[in-house]
Amino acid sequence: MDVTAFRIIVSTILFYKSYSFEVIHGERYEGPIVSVIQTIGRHQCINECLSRPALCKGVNYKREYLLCEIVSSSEKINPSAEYVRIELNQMGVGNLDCLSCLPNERCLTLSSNITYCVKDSYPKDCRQLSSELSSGLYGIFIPVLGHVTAFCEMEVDGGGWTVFQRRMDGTEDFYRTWDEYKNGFGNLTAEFWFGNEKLYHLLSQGTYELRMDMGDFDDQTRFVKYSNISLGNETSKYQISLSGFSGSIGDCFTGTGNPIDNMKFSTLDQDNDNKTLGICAVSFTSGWWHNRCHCANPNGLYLAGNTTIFAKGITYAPWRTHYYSMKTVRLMVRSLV
Ligand SMILES: [Ca+2]
Repeated sequence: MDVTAFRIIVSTILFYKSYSFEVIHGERYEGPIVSVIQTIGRHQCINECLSRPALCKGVNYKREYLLCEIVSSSEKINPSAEYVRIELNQMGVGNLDCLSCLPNERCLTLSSNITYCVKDSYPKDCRQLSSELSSGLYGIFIPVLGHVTAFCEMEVDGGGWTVFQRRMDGTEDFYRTWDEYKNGFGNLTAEFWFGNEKLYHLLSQGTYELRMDMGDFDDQTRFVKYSNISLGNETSKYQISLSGFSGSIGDCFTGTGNPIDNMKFSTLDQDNDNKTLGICAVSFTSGWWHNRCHCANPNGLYLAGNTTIFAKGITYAPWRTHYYSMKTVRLMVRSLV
């Protein structure tokens, strides 16, 4: 047998049997989940993974719903009783031709073994995910930026929320520069700022509403909602427009007393606020849509409860005044259908 023939045999073996897999019950990859396919069997779920060699690192499968989740990272694993996690040990990939497919494409193999890269469908935001899915990391596809990982809140207030900020334990530093707020920072499953550029392109896709949830150290919660939020681009300094207040506590963002409506974003190194003398972002240690400073400071210092320091903490004046720094805050948006 000459060398050429040998190679053909090997690649044929690779073509058909190039992977093995292991099924682990009661566990689920944290993700990001880049594709969700419903009403398919477990074996087909594995095939769906193999057809996305540029993205797929493993799958979660929920038997009860015949639900298949394709994940692009297998690094983090969480316990989850309803799921099995399928670890794919790929020796190469299913079909070597599929390697030329882009991350937003999937590879179709015809019975003649000819392959095609076809555009995969991605959600434009968390609202487009199935309501049966649980909260977590998902791949969404937004204009200009393309494939982006987002944390989707799928339970609260009907679900479908794309979360763009979270505070919960003070592990992340929020006293950051313009570029850091522009590009985002932190850990999407813990504390983070999604990034102004991502938020701008996300909101450019349609009409969106805003919800902010807050919690204190006495296990009380409050929320505010605005039926319309939009953002300008970086040239406009990510100027925000908000309207349509509702909620379980007073309006901080469109009411009187330093509302954020129509404000530009400010950071420690970019003073776009309405205060002529002084820099609000520095005085109150936060990147935010500062006016003549603020009524609420979600990106302030994590001062954990009562404090003698005025308005530098994670404050919401109408609720617990500027001398109380909240335990949790979450800001999120959802498209209106
Ligand atoms: Ca100023």
